[in-house]
Amino acid sequence: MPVAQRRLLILDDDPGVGQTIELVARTAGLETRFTSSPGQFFEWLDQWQPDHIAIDLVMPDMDGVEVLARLAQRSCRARIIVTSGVDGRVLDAAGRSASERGLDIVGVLPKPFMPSTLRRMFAPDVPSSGSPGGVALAASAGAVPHASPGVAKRFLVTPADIREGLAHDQFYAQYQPKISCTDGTLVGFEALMRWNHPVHGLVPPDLFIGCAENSGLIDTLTQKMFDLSFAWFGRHFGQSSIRLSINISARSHLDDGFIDNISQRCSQCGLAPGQLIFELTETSAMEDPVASLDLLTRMRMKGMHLSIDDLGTGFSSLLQLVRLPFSELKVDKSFVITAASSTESRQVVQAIVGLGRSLGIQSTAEGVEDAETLRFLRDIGCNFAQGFHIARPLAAEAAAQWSGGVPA
Ligand code: G
Ligand code: G
Ligand code: MN
Repeated sequence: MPVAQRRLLILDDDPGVGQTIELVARTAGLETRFTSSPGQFFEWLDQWQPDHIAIDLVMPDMDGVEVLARLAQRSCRARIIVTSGVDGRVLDAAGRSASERGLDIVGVLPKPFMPSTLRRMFAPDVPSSGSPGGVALAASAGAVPHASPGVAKRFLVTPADIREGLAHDQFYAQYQPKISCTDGTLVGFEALMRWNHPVHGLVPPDLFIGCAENSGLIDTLTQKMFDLSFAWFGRHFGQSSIRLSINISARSHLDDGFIDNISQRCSQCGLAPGQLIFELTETSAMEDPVASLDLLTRMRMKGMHLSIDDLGTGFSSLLQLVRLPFSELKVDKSFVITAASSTESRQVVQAIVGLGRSLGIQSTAEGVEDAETLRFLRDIGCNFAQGFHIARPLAAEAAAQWSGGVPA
């Protein structure tokens, strides 16, 4: 019976609650383990490999949000139930944040809870793979808000898969146009990595960038992105005022060789270093502030541009924005997507754009999904815009032919 092999690991500071969850889960046919120690929890997570997890959000030693962040860091694929006595909005926010980090949140359970509510979360409509710790490729029954159809959401990527994909040329780039907010003209493209897997279909970057970072393959992927995008860009937009943005992971190994390599590629592909924008989030500046400051400064001296990505998410801090030689900031899409409907979001966007202006840094809003937001951005003096309202990420040929035509 494959169902009997499903394993639930519970982390809760209240043994009473833990026992109740265990009881319900066992009735539903799951094996269970309970602990109130985060240390023990992570030990069992590795050794016992549960495919279900229940976590209390508020505990004395460690908060649940932190545990969720650590689970996301480890690319945990278990189905997660978040429990807590805190109010519904807080619980929802925690669930949302965990989903956005790529965790599979099956549900949030306010305490006290009805056993029937919990039982539904263990509904065996999820075909367990039967292998310990493996629910890869199981259909998602959870309310993961960002699941998009036709996309491999549950492919547990391994380094070997990435190597295989590289060897068989399964990676390619899409390009999302970026326009001027004032007149709607094309100013550049952001290159976004895509993986066309023979079995899992289109694998989104969120499923493989983390694995690449943890396995030392990120630099190889970055070089692959350079191969793909510089040739395309040089051919269509070389020596023009159009720019190409590339995402650089915080875990990248940036050194002098990195800069030389880019300079060389620029001359080979017929593009000027000044046409390149490197988008960084939490930079290695955190680990070695002096070295990275030097390196980023040298990149700027070569004419390359640096952009701080996802500003406002906590991955990118204001401190870095001020201290490092960025020439662009990108307002995180979470604020931009909601700008039309939320006063708070508009205020955040306006504040970030204003901060950029006062520092002499150009701003790009990403996640522009409607005309109203584009008008708002123009009114507050945001320089550039990117988003589904303007264009989705496009295949190479379609991007090269994209001519704008978005009403300013
Ligand atoms: O379309 P979108 O799903 O492409 O991208 C999701 C995330 O993956 C974004 O945060 C984006 O920055 C990141 N990403 C996309 N392509 C690359 C890439 O080539 N390198 C790195 N490091 N991140 C990328
Ligand atoms: O983290 P980064 O800023 O590099 O993320 C770029 C991501 O944003 C890509 O996944 C891209 O597909 C996505 N994206 C671009 N425009 C929009 C948009 O208008 N709405 C949403 N929801 N996502 C967008
Ligand atoms: Mn980006």
